[in-house]
Amino acid sequence: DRAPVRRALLSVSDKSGLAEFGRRLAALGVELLSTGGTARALRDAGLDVTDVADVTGFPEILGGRVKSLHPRVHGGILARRTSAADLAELDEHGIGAIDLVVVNLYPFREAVASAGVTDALAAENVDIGGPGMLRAAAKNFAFVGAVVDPADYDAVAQELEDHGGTLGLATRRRLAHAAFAHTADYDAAIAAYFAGGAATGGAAPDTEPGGADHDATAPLPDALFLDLPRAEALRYGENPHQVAALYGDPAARYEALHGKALSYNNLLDLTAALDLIAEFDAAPPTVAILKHTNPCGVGQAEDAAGGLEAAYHKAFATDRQSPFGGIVVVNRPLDRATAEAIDAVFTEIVIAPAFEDGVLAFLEQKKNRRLVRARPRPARPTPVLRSVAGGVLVQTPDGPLAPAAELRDAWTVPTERAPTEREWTDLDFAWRVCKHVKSNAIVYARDGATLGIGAGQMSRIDASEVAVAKGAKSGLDFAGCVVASDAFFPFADGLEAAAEAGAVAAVQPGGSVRDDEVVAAADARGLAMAFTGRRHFRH
Ligand code: 93A
Repeated sequence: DRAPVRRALLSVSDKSGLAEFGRRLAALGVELLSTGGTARALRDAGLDVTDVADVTGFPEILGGRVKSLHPRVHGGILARRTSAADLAELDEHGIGAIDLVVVNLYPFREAVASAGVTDALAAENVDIGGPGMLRAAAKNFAFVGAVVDPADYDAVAQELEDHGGTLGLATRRRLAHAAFAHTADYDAAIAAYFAGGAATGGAAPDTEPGGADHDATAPLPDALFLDLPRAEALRYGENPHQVAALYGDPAARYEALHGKALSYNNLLDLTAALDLIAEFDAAPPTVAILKHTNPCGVGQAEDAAGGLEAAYHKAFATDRQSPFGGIVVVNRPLDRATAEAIDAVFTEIVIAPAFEDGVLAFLEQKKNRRLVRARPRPARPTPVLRSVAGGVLVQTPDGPLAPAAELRDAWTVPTERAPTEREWTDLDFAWRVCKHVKSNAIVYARDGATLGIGAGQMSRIDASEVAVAKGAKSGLDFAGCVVASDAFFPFADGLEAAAEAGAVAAVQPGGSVRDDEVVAAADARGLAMAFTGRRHFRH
């Protein structure tokens, strides 16, 4: 399984270690082919180099945009050395085999990180030929070595020196993996740049904690022993080039009944859905529609006698666009009428504590749609883990809120006007939803329905504007609604904007140094406000 290296093509932007590696290859009798700048660097080091232009019989053109993109290069890399037909074709066209490809790419990340980057500069730094050669060599790893990382030069040279100028299969496969991982990462960086453009701005963060005393957390262990069993290998991670698996005991929380296997992102969304609906265990029939772990809309029947179907329509009315491809979660056994309403919109996952007779069979008609039975929430939920630089953060979960009556006792009212009964109900509903929206979060609601949800903004004002804009897009009237904010309003402007939008009552943690100004602004507009004394960031 050893493959001889007789001819190598070197084309690198990062020229570190190049001369030394070239020297060791040359000493082994390896012929060196190279593109413009790389050839110059090798010659400067006193080495004999063949220009790729001489191999292709074609000069580099378009200012270097086309230098290695040629059948004499790619044929030489891709030919199967054990195929008589491939070798005959190489012969016929006078193509020499290339056994080692040493390429690193135009520095795209560095280019787009530089100040004043333009789309033109970014595009010019998209390497076309380099990834082509690397991928060709990695594809043909059965015979060819692909070296993308200067850190590998020494080990590759050493192996060639120790094994009569040959590379082993295991090495070639390892190099192929490194090459594919690198080009995938490179393309991801390009896609990310073109998805978003240049740097985004941000507003001053809320620095004060959300006021009130927090319960002492249960002591966390001194060291972590994560002996969770691997439950399942996933097809991939958050993106297709990421490898992923699920660890733990998922069967304790839910049962996947139908459809394609739950993906990494599905599992994140499913978790967000289970956590959100847990706030409504004791509530009337409630439906939440989620996307990317945020609720698009939440709706609730008027009372316990009401149905899920009405709740679904309320949730859907908040945002008629985003639920496409989303997740629906309900807090009651799913009935046929509601299932039909859900079925009318492309929905990736439907989660219910139970399914009424015939409902599963109806929903199973869509082959890929995932159907999930939620199990009751365990009394001692698992701690929350997140990876950070150099380790893992662990915290107790921000578990479900107490029942409405208890919350109302715990909240304080700093405004002249206290909420009406109806407002208390809406504030409780809005607060429960808001807790499950990415920070900064603003939720407008009325009569058991969200009207606008602003998620994941860098400023609270932006979150409010997003919420209002989304509600307006759905044709919703905000008059007489309530507003919930996951952390305190640092200034009066956020509260004023909410009042402007139509809010008559607000709920927020309180605890800002400017609470007085915020309360005064509420009083000036006749708003009732509740302070919860506890914030619910979700970062
Ligand atoms: O402009 S390219 O996309 N077109 C090509 O045909 C090509 N061939 C190699 N970029 C190309 N390369 C890249 O040039 C390599 O990936 C490497 O990063 C760089 C080396 O250029 P030079 O040898 O002229 O310094």
